[in-house]
This record gives sequence, structure tokens and C-alpha cells, in this order.
Amino acid sequence: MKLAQKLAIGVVFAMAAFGSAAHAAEVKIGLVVKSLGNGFFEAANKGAQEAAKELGDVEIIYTGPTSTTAEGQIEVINALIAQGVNAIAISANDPDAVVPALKKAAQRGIKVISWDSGVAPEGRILQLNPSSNDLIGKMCLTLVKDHLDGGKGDFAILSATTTSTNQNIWIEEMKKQLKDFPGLNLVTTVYGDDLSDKSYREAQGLMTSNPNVKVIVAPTTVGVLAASQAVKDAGKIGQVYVTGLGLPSEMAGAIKSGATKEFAIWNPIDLGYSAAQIAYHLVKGDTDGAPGSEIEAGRMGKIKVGDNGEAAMADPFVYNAENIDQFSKVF
Ligand code: RAM
Repeated sequence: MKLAQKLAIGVVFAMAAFGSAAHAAEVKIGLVVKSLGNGFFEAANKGAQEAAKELGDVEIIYTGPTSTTAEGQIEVINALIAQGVNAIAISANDPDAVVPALKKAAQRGIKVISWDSGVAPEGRILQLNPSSNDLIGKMCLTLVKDHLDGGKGDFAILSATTTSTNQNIWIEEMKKQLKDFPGLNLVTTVYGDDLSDKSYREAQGLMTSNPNVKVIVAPTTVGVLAASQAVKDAGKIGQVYVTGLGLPSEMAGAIKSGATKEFAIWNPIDLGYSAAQIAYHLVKGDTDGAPGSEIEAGRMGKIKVGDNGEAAMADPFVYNAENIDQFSKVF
């Protein structure tokens, strides 16, 4: 090969290398979660990455604080603004505290949506719920009832943080619908902050201070797992049951140990996938996301935004000894 040829090839390679290094995805979406290290959000990220791949030229920046605080999320939001993302899709640790930072993002042209745990309407274009809130409340009470002898007895709630939008709505729904479950007696609600160790200690505390509690219902994947472990370690399997919203992959052991007979959840992969799809179409200007609009969401079909600025996905699904092995491989 002649020297000139070699040089020409070298230049082409250099250009290609430079080109790929300089190439930034056309649409950058910050996927902000309550905290890192939560399997539920990791599954949602899997779905968001899948959507990005399908849509092409989309980068998902999966990010969140190390602990479930609004302060941590505000720092993350400011970093995403500085990075020049096109959209932010957030599951909020507090519906109000993140609003000023999100408003700042919106002023800079960033499309903001919330998903999973919502932001107050003034801080986002729309909220994507995994399912209808009253249905989730009813599902949690039904699970409690199914674990109680004769559908009667005392139960307690182990939640995430005190400011978590989604858990607070579901707890509210449970309280509202208690009248339809006359045998159930809600004794207390405690908060494990979606931290494994705190949730574990709260579950232990519940068992000591409320020996009549027969069921702990945790509408959080972190809480339900920690409580199952606490019941097992306390040697209380069969006396105290745990149920709520859990990931099959994390709860397989609790089904096997008998700490829980059944629990529920929706598909977190689909939720993350849909959030990314919606954010993308907002950036592209295919929709304004206003109440009444319908947004294309790839394999999930069209997602309709209700009059309240919220959209809801599928019904939760129940997992038990019969199907746990199959689904624990998925999420
Ligand atoms: C935890 C989080 C999340 C919630 C699930 C059920 O992972 O609190 O927000 O949707 O549980």
C-alpha cells in the first residue's frame, strides 16, 4: 500500500472515531428514580432502554439519589438540566418539593413527566400511573383478607417514605375502601423509607409492639421483601403473613418460606418502556400530552391521558406458588 493511501485510510478512521465520539443522541431522556439500587426501578430502566433502542437515537440517562429523598432528587434534576437533556421522567419522593426544580427544567424547554410516584400537576405535563389507584387499594385489601383466617383480623401497613406520592395515595385508597372489608382492622402504619434495613426494623417493631397483627401489607417492593425476611427471622411464619406489592424475582424465597402466600404487582418493564415512549413523543412534538390526548407507546399501543392529566396502565397481577418460578425470571 502506498503511503498516500495509508494516510487517507488513517484520516478516514480518525474521522470515524471522532465522529462517533462527538455524536450525541438526538433525544436525551433523564429517567429519575426514587433511589438507585431498587430492583423495581432497575426493571423499569430495562424497559426504558428497550424503548430507546426501538426508537433509535435516544439516550436514557438512568439516575437518582442513593437514598429516597426529595433533596437528592433536586440535585439530580439540576444536574440533568446542566447536561442539557430533552426530557425528564421522574418517580418522585415528594409531590411538591421537586416542583421548583422541575419548573426550572420546563422553562428551559425540557419536557417533564412523572411516572410511578407522581409530581403535583404544576410540576409536570402528565403523570403515568401503573394502574388505577382505587384498584391497587382494593387489591392490597383483598390480599390482606386472603391471608386472614375467615377474612377477619388485625393488620398493619409498612410503607415507603411519609412523602411518597404513590404509597400515600394507595394507603388513602385502602382506608377509603376498608368499609367494603368489614372483617379487617387496620392497627397502624409505619414507614421503612424504601430502605431495606429500616423496613426490616420497622417490621420487627410492628411484631413486638402489636402482637395481634396477623398480616403486614407493604405497598412497596422494598418493604414487602424486608418484612418477609423479618417474619422468617423472627420464626413467625404461619403466625404473621406478609403481602403487598412485590417483585416475583425478589419474592420467590418468601413464597417458598411461607412468609407470604401471594402478592401483586404490574409489569415494571412495561411501565419504564411507556414512560420513555411518552417522553420521546413529547420531545418530538408528536403530542402535547394534554388531557384527552392519546400518545403512541410502541408495543404498548396508544396511552390515553385522562381529564385529570393522568394515564393508567394495566391491572396488577397476583403471584403465588403456582406462577412464581415462571415470573421470577422476568422481573
Ligand atoms: C417500590 C417503590 C415504587 C413502587 C413499588 C411498588 O419499588 O416504592 O415507587 O411503585 O415499590
